[in-house]
Amino acid sequence: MNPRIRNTLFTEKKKCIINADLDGMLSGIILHNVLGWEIIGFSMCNGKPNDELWLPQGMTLERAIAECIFIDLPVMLKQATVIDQHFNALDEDSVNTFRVDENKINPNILRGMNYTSTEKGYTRKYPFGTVHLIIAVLEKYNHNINLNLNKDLGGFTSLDVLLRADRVIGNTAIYTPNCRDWADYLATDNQGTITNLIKSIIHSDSLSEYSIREHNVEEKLKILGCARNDGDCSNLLSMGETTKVKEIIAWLSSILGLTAPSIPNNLQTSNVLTGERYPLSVDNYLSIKRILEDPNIFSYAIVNTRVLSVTRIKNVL
Ligand SMILES: [Mn+2]
Repeated sequence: MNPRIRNTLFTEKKKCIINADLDGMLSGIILHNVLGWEIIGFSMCNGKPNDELWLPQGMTLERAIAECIFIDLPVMLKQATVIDQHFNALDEDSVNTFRVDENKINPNILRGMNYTSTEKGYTRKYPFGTVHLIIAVLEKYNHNINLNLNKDLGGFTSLDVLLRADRVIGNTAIYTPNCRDWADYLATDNQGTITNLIKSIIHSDSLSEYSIREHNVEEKLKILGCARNDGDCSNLLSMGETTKVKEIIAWLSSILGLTAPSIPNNLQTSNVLTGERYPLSVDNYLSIKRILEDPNIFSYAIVNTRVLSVTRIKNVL
């Protein structure tokens, strides 16, 4: 992995805005425990009309962009600092544009993966969570991440919860060669215990056992109040149920043997974003690329081989 990423973004005591799902919450918990980061707010960018940003009362979008790092959110604004895995560039030219941005880390950009490439196309995009990327980077640069991954939770363990972020086991079962390739990439020149444990699981023959436990984690997340089995907690934030989100973060932290980061008490729906989805193909991607030049595009991601999700800022910055 690119060594410059450590110096630019993985430094102590930053503020972050996390994706409102399991991957975002686990990323925030680990960054809090290892680097003392503070969780300021949440966002959800799915290319839907209810795409949202939850910030402390009185904090503007401009201030959030200036002060915070967006985690597990494919924010494209030039001035935004981002650690994310969703984003996949449309073509080689876009890869080069994003590669020069020192304020963004994305594994697809690091390896040149892009939608229209024949060699490095959509089927080769990064298949794990942002939390697994963060762990790999921290471990590569000798940060000790003391996670309890053996906690028995009845039908699953704390390791299974970490693996459920963006569905590591489910994706490996379907896209085995790509997942193995990326697990090897994360573990290159990396002595990290967790990174190498994940690599060994992805290369193992016991995926079906892990699949059963992955399903049990999903059931637990729904019992905790998440809207979907990926730990989407945007439903709770929309209803003003910040306390329930705090409880989920406290539970996740405790099962991993970590300290729970605090969450602002005065989180509010910002109502500054709105999403839309576009049909995407190798034939229409150039016209889509022009649409994406709009300076009010907050984020975008390729949802599947034929759909692009776009989130816009409602009022011009
Ligand atoms: Mn993610």
